[in-house]
This record gives sequence, structure tokens and C-alpha cells, in this order.
Amino acid sequence: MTRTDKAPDLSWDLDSVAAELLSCEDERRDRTPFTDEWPELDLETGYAVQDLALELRIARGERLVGVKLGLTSKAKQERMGVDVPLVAWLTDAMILPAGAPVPQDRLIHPRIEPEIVFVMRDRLEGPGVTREAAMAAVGTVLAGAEVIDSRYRDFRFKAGDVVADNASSGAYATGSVELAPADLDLVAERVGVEVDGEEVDSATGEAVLGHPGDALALAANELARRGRAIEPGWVVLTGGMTDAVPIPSGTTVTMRFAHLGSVTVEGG
Ligand code: OOG
Ligand code: MG
Repeated sequence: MTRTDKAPDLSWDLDSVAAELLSCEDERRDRTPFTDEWPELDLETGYAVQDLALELRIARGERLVGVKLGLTSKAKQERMGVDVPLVAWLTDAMILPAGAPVPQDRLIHPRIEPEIVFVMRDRLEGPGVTREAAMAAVGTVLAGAEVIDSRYRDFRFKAGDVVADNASSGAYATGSVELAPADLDLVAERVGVEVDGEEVDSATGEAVLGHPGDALALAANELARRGRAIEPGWVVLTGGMTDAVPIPSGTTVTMRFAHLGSVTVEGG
């Protein structure tokens, strides 16, 4: 007989965690964090799960369209209790077309946050990518609103859990204004978060690691560790600038940027 540290029903591995997270997503089912049962689920293991889950998404017909950063602002880090920036995958299934309501029927407990979005013109390959090199590869800058939806009950997780869960990816919408990076002061760009017409929070681009270009560089350098690069045409969500707000049915949220226009999302 082989001795094991855990009862068989508690023995998670990369494949079973990836499959369980996608099942939770498909079934709109939340769960406790894996680290409660599997404390070894650290950042590196979380990224391995995330990559396996991406393979499963692609096998079921989703197309990789870019990356998202998570926890790049103090507001987000403090709220989530995780103080390390994260990178995760975006697929075409996560695109929320302009004017479309939040797909409440496939989400557990959606929250929405304002983000500065880059669309890449050039390939960006780490390691060693600087803010300047990162910004030189950007084609356009857009306003974004990301709908996050953790598969963990009450958004309670540790770093390894949330990385495995593709950084709480749900859906994202972008605005219709597209500016060249040179035509915008990214650090000073202000956003107001309006819920049913009333501003409840605000931030500037500086909230994103001091400069959203640093978030892009971080993503390129993290992907390099996983043998990948940021590709031309990819969308990059640089991370929530403020804390996220709930968006239940009946609510309207507008992310009003100073120069990038606004993105309005209806709760449905
Ligand atoms: C983690 C996802 C974070 C962001 O922009 O910080 C994220 C979470 O808050 O559940 O998308
Ligand atoms: Mg986000």
C-alpha cells in the first residue's frame, strides 16, 4: 500500500483543477478555493493550470485574442488581499459587443471595473521588455470595462487560486475611440465609474503600476517565462484602475474616460 498525505477525494492535480474550474464556469457554480485543500497551489502551479484550461478552451472552439492583467492597482490588490500582479488569457468568447448586456445567465456574481486597453501593432517578446519597448509595440489605446466573475465563493482566494481561475475572467467591452499612444497622457488619463448616473469611484492611469505600459511589459516578460510572446492584433487589458463594482440586472454602469470616451454596460 502506498501512503498518501491526502484522502483520494482531496487529491487535486493540474488537470483536475483546470477541468473543475471550467465546469464551475459552465455550470455557474462557485466553490471554495483549492488552496484550502491543496496549499501547494502556488503561483507557478496556478499558471500551469491556467495554460491547461486555455488548451481546453481552444479545444472547444474558443480563439485566443489577447491577455489581461490582474491586480495591477493598489485598489484591486487591497480589496482582493493578493498583492502580486497577474496575467491571464482572453478568448473571443469573452468579448462583450458594444451595447450588449452583461450575460447574467452564464455568470455567477459579476463585477465590473474600468481598464485601459491596448491593441498591439507589433509582436512583443520578453524577457527584458521595458515600458518604452512595450509602448513602442502598441497600435491603439481604448477605454475598457472588464466584467470579472470569480469561480470562488465571495471572491475569496489566494494568488495560486486566482491565477488558476484565469484571473476571474468573464467578459470585456471596449469603447469606440481609438487613440495612438502618443496622443494621450496615459498616466493622467482619468476615469469616473458611474453607477446609474452617479460617480462612485475614480482613478487615473497612474493607478496601474504607475504607468499602464509597465503592465504591458510585465505581461510580455511573464509570457516569456511560459515560452510565449504577445502577438500583433492582440488585445491587452492592463488591469482594473479602481475596485470593481457589482453589476446586477437593472443597473447601468458607465466608465467615463477623459479622452478615451466612455463604455456603458447594462446589467441586463
Ligand atoms: C482578480 C482579477 C483581477 C484586475 O483587473 O485586477 C482583474 C479579481 O479581482 O477577482 O481582472
Ligand atoms: Mg480586470
